[in-house]
Amino acid sequence: MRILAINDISCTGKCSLTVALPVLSACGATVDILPTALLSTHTGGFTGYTFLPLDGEMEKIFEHWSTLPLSYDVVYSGYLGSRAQIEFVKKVKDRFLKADGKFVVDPVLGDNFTFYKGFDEAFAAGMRSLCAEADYILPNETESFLLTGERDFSKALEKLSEICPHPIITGASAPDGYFLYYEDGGEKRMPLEKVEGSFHGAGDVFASAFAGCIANGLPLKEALSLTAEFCYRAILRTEKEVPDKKYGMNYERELYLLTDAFKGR
Ligand code: PXL
Repeated sequence: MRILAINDISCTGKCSLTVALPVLSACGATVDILPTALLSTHTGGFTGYTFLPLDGEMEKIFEHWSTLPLSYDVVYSGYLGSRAQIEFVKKVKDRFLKADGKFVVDPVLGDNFTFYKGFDEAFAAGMRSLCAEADYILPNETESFLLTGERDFSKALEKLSEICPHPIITGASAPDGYFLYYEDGGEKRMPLEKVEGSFHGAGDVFASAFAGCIANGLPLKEALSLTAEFCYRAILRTEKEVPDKKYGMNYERELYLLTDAFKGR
């Protein structure tokens, strides 16, 4: 089972590829990476970070890979630095995703109802067009609003289902502890213990675990249930162990949940 993770390398702050690699590996996947940018930290809460877009390298990597017999069961994309990168990801997916493979998109746009630095409406429109090519999208509540203009999560989910068969709205601030996903033509709710506070990188931990579950062939509900359990445990640990939440989630000692679930395959 082979997965391509397209995301940035934030050297400190535990998100993007530094999360995707261990989490997907714990799910038993062989993980190839296509880095979109190199940053000293992520952009959520740090100032003075460095940012090197890797567009030129991505093109060259694509050219080289085109000479190799590569194909992926899952292509999973996260933080993208520009509209051009969004278009490029479509090209990569068309070229390297197996015919029966799955395309998982985490439409990284923002949090707390604002865009992350450097993103705007035009970028959100580009991200919407990428979501339209995905099998599964995992916007958080802010991103579901930025993609649809709807603050009501049920309405946002409905609109998202018009562009992608399986939207999943992540984030744990739903009033009575559940998150929403779309299956068999209707809204479904997955119970989720609510933990107060904001946990940077939680979306990346969630999306990576979910992509790993899908790569293992779990049905949507089971994939979400295992992912939610893993994230909940990581959040509880982070709440206790990480004083400054911008440094990301302490998920590492909960990875056994994934290795156990997929052992013996
Ligand atoms: O966790 C999402 C994310 C990924 N990559 C970068 C980010 C963020 C959110 O702040 O800044 C570079």
